[in-house]
Amino acid sequence: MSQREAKLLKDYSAPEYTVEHIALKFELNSPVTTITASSKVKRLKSEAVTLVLDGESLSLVSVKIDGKDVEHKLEENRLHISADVDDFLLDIVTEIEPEANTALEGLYMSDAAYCTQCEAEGFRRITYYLDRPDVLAKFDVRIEADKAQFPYLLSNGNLLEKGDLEDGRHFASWQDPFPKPSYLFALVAGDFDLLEDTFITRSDREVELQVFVDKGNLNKAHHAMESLKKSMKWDEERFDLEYDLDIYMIVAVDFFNMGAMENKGLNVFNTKYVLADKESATDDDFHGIESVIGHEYFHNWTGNRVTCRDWFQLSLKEGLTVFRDQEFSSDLGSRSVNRIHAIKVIRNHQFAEDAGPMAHPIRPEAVIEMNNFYTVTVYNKGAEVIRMMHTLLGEENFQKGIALYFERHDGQAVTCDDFVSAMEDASRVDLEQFRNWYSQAGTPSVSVAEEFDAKAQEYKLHLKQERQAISGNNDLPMHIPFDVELISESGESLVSKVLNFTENSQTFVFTDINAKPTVSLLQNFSAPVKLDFEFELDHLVNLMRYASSEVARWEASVSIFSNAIWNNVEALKNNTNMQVNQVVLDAFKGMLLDSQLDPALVAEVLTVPTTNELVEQAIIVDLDKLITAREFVIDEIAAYCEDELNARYHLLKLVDNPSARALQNACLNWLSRIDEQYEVLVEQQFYSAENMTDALGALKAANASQLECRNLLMSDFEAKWDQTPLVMDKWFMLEATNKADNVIDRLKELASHSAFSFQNPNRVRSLIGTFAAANTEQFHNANGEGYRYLTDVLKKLNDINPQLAARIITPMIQFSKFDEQRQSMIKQGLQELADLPNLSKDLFEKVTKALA
Ligand code: 7MK
Ligand code: ZN
Repeated sequence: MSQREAKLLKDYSAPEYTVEHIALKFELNSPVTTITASSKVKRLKSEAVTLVLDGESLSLVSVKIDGKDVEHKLEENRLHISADVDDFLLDIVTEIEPEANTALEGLYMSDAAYCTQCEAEGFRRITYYLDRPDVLAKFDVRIEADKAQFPYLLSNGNLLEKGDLEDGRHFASWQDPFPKPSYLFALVAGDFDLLEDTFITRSDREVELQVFVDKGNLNKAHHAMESLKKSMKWDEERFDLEYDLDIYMIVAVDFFNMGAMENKGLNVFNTKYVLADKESATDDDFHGIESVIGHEYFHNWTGNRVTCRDWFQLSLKEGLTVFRDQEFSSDLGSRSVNRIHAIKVIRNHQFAEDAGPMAHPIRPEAVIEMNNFYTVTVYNKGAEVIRMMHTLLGEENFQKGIALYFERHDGQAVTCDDFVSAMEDASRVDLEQFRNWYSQAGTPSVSVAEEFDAKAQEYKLHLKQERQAISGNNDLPMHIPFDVELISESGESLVSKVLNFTENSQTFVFTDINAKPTVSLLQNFSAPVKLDFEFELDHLVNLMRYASSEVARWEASVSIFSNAIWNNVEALKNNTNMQVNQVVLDAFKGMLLDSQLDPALVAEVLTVPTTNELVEQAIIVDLDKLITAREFVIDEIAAYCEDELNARYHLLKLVDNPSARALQNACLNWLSRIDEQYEVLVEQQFYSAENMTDALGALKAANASQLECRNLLMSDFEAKWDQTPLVMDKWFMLEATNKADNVIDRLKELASHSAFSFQNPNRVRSLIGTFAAANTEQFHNANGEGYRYLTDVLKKLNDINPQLAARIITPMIQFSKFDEQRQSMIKQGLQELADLPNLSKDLFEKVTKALA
C-alpha cells in the first residue's frame, strides 16, 4: 500500500499476531540511542506465516526469533518477518537519533530532556512493532543514561529498581502492570525540579503525585498539582472511578505538538498547561490548566483502561473525555460560562470544519494521516454527541451506562458502537437512530415555524431538518434532542422540555397556551445543529432580558449583535447610511447595568462576535464590508454606553476575582475605542497590574484599538518577559493579531527574534498560527500577502514538523465563504504546496482535498 493511500474503516481486521509482553531497553546516548525490544509474541490466526511490523525513520540493527537470526524483509515503513510459529520471543535492536527528531513524534529532545509522544503512531519511530491500539501488551522498561545530565529516568507504571552503572551512567527499570497499546508508552529522561504531594483515594490507598518542571519553575507547578487532586476527587464522586496505580507523574516540556498526553501513569504535558503563577499567567490560563489536567487524568479510565479498537474510533475516548472534562469544569466553576465556551468552539470552528474540505463524521471512515483527525469534529462534536446521550438518558441512566461499559469492556480495545450499546442496554432508551451521529458528517440545519391558534389555545412548532450534502455521506434523519422553553408575556416559564425530533418534518403541539408565547429554541445548544429561524428584534430582546437560562440570554445577544452587523453590511451594499437600532443600544446598556448577573456572563454577552465568527454565519462574504460594518456597530455601542462602561470598569477594578476581571477587561476594551482620554486608563492598568490578566487585558486593548501607546507598552512587556517563553507567546500573539498594514513585515522580522524558533510548536502557533487563524483582516487582505506569507512558512515547516504544518494550514483550506479572487489566490498557494517534491502525508491529505 502506498504511503499516501487512505486506510478505510471498513477494511478493519483483527491482528494476526499479538504481543503479550514487551521488555524495552533504552541506551540513551548522543547522537545515537539504541533500543532493544524483546517481545513475547502470540499468533492469533493460525494461517498467518508472516509477521508485519510498523517502523519509521529507524535503523535496524538485528532481528531474532527465539534467539536465532530470522529471515526478514525491510520495506518502506514495514518489516516482514517469517514467523510460522504460535508463540515466540522476538528480539529487535534499532537505533535512532532523538536530537535530529524535529517532528516531535516518537523519542525526541525537548531542550535538554529526552521525551516521547507516541499517540497516534509515534511508537513505530522507536522500534518495529504492531503499532495499533488493539494490541495490548505488558511493558517493562529499562532506561540507561548519563547520571549527571539525566538524573530522572521515568517510564510508565511502578519503579522496580534503580542504580549506578560504570562511566557515570545509571539506570532505572519500570513495570506497568496494566496491558496497554503502544500509543500509551512514555519515557522521560532529564533534570527537573520536582513538586510532590499525595492523594488518598476513597478506598484509602495513598497515591504519590509528582509534577516535574524545568529547573527554576517549581513555584509555577502548584496550580497543576491542585488541579490534579481536584480531578481525582471529582472522578470518584461524579463517575465512581478511582485511580489504579500507586504513582501519578506529570512532566512539563516546552517542545510539544499538542496540549498533553495521557500515557499510563506518566502524563507528558505542554508547559502551557502546567506552569502558572498570577504574575505570568492569565485567569484563562489557570482555567485551561485545570481542564487539561482533568482531561488527561480522566483518560485513565476513558482511554487507558478501555481503549480504542482502531483509530477510526478515536472519538470513543476523546469525545467522552472532553465531555468529562467539560463537566468537571462546570461542576467546579460556572456551568453557563463553560457551556458558552463549548458552544463557541462548535459554532466557530467545528461548523467551519464541516463546511470545508476536511469534513468528516465524528467516527471518520477514511484516513491518510491519523494526526489530521485530532479535530474539533472528533473531540468537540464528539463531546456534544455524548452530551446528547446524557440529555436523552438523564444523569442516573447515563451513569448506569458508564458502569455497564466498564463492566463489559475493562481491559479491552473497543468501538464507539460498544459504548452506545452499553448506554442503550443500561437505560433501555433506543439509540438506533441516534447512531447516525457517528456515521454522518456535516452540520444538520433545523428550520422552525411557529403557529398559534388563540381559539384552540394551541401553540405549534413545525420543525424541519436538512443535512448538508457531503459526498460519500448517508442522508438519514438524525435523532435531535431539541430543547425548548415557552415564556409567557409576563416572563414566566410555561413549558420547558426536550423534544425528540427524529423525522425530516415534525410538528409539536403545546396545549393550554392562552397567548402567543416567547419561544426559546435549541436551549443550551441541545444538539450541534444550525438553527434557521427569523427572530424579530423584540423577540431577541425579550429573550436577552427574561430567558430563564443564562445561555439562552447570551444566545440572544449574539443574534442581536450579528443581525445589527449584517443589517449594516446590507446598508453598505445599498449605499444607505449605517445605523444601529435604539432597541439594540438599550439592550446592551441594560445588560451592563444588571448587577445581579455573574460579571463573567455579562462579559460574554458584551463580546461582539469576531470577524471569523461572522464569516462562519455567511454563505459568501463581502469581507471588506463586513469589517466596516462590524467596526461601526462596535463604535456606536461604545459611544452610547460610555458612562456605564466607565462606571462599571471602576467598580469592577475594586474586586479581585476572575469573573470581575473578565468584565473589567471587556469594559476597558470597549472604552479604549472611544477617545484618547481612555488611553490613560489603559496605560494605568498596564503599569499598575498585579497579575497577568490585567496586564494583558490592557495590552490587548492597546493593540486592538491601535492606541498610540501600543508600541511602548509592547516593548516594555517584551523587556520584562523576554526570558519567559510562555509569556513571550502572548506577546507573539499580540503581534500576530495586529491589524496594521505592515503586520507581515513585522512577522518576518520576528522570525529572527531571540525568543522565536521554528522548531518549537508553541512559538510557531503563537506567531504564525494566530496570524492565520485570528487576524482575519490581514490574513485575508485582498492583496494576497497573507496567503503568500503562510504558504512560504508552510514550505519550511513541511520539512521541520509536518504535523504542526498541517495544523496551522487550517484557515487556508477553509475558503468556501470567500470571494473568487481570494479563493483563486489561496488555491495558487495550495498548488505550490501540492507541487513540493517532498510534501508530507499530513499536508498532502489536506492540500489535495482542498484543491479537489
Ligand atoms: C487534545 C492526544 C491526547 C488534540 C487535543 C489532545 C491531543 C490532541 C490531548 C493529543 C489528548 N490523547 O489527551 O486527547
Ligand atoms: Zn484526550
